[in-house]
Amino acid sequence: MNGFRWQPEATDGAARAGHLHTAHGVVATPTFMPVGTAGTVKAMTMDSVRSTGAGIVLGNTYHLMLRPGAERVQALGGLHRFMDWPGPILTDSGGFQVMSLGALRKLDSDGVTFQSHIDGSRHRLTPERSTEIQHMLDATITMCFDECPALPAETDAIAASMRLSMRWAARSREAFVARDGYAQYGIVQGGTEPQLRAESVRALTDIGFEGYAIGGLAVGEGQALMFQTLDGTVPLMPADKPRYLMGVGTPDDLLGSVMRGIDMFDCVMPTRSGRTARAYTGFGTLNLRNARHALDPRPLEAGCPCPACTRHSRAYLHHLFRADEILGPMLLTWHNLTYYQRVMQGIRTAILETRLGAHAIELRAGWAAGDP
Ligand code: PRF
Ligand code: ZN
Repeated sequence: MNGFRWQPEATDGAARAGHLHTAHGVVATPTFMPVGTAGTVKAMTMDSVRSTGAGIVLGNTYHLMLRPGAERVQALGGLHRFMDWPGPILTDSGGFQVMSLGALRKLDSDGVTFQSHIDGSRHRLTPERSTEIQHMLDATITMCFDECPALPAETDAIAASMRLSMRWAARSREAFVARDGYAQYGIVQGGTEPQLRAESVRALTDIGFEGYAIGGLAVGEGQALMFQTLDGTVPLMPADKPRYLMGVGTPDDLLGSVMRGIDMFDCVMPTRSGRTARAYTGFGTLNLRNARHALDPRPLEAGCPCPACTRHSRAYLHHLFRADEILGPMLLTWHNLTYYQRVMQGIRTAILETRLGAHAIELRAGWAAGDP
């Protein structure tokens, strides 16, 4: 049973390049996972997602259990078949999504009871039920059920929350049914407190997982404190297992985190921003609703292989957003995901050629330079 493994290939400082071998295919790391919350990467077909260079996508326990329901997805052959993504799928466990419901949820030591944001119906998630649902979805990578406290918070509250998440991690592991090429990741919590992060890593490595995620960051603490927390946490994590930073981030966040030893990321930024006219490019971000694009015949980003850039002008993209045409979000999501994958590919190549430092300077200079 070693169908799931992370194979290292090169390091450059703390950064690592390698391949993740899974039951559903091989993914080059560091990798960015497009978010496919409800069984779809919004505004994209699966062929278009694949064409951006993505190798693995993320799905959400919370959304899929409410609609269409895990039983139905299972009856229809699992999430890969249901959404026509034969490649690897990582599912988040639902804890983080339930927490963002605020008043609609009630936490106890056994799990969380919550009301659906769709129809108000009552549901319950526990480590056992979350793990079972992720099995029914046929997730390649299952995440532990955890609690992510909002920051800032009192140290005592962060410690209690982290320890609860560690008890839930042990129960998630108990409920996990091992299959060849499948994996379960533990999630390190502990806010920005180095001691709590260290305690969390010890608790998870004592249980033993196929991979380790860092949760509880990018929740308002800012990039400097996030990087500082990574500096204290990543070196404590097993070097031979994949490391996943949850819900991060901007291209600059990805670069800095890879340089601190992270292998996997997911974030709604490229897809959500794409739907609201914000483009990510090698020269920073720009908003295509802005009037200065109205007469601009140039491509959004020269050299980008996506259809928004190879077939259309900035003026056309501007028109689509101003006219509320559905093609605007489609094309810009396609572009943003293509840009994120190109950033990751550039970073991977730089690690393999041991020139990540110079590459980072080049990337940051481009982002700072602004629109040419
Ligand atoms: N836990 C889980 N999912 C997450 C997070 C977490 O802490 C975060 C925090 N950035 C994003 N997604 N289960
Ligand atoms: Zn493009």
